[in-house]
Amino acid sequence: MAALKLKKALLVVDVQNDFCPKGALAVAKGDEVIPVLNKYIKEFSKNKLPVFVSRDWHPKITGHFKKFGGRWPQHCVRETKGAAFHPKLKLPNEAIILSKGMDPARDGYSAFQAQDANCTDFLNLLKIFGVSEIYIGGLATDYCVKFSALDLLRHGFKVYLLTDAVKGVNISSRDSEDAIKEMAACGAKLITFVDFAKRSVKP
Ligand code: VGL
Repeated sequence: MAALKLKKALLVVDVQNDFCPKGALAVAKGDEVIPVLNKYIKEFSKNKLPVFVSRDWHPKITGHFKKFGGRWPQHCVRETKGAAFHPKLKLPNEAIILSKGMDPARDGYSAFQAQDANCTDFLNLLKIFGVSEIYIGGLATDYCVKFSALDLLRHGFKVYLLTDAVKGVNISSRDSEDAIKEMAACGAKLITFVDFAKRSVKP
């Protein structure tokens, strides 16, 4: 298949009910990322640029959960309401849904462990779409956003971290701050929607 001439893409990480207030693994103010992400989604969509949307999609029994030796309460069990995207997230029809965390032996924090509905993994999708720059936001700063961003940087992608569209779990109060520093130290550029609006997103 000929690669499309698209260079930029958006990755919206895990904006699911369980990571939002009242969810099973609620990130404080997690839902506040939604209106900002909706603005980014609209821009990418308008410019016909790919919008990737990841989700935790766990089996009921997985070593990721406390009950089975992991560190987290049960959350985002596939096909449940907790695993559904937050209803206020405005996803375009052409959004590419990436599921991860299906392997009970792996935490599956990174989008590099995710696949689309045809079981094509994220890295291959990025190659197919000809993407070289990724704008990333969502939940949670200190886990899935961080691991996805670091994997992208490791593979040579240019990464823009949307600092006004991320929130962290913060098991320790500075975790998100440290995660942002680590992503920046590895080469991620930190931007807000104001910076984004100033640059052209057209391919
Ligand atoms: C996540 C903690 C546990 C995330 C997933 O989406 O960042 N965090 N599982």
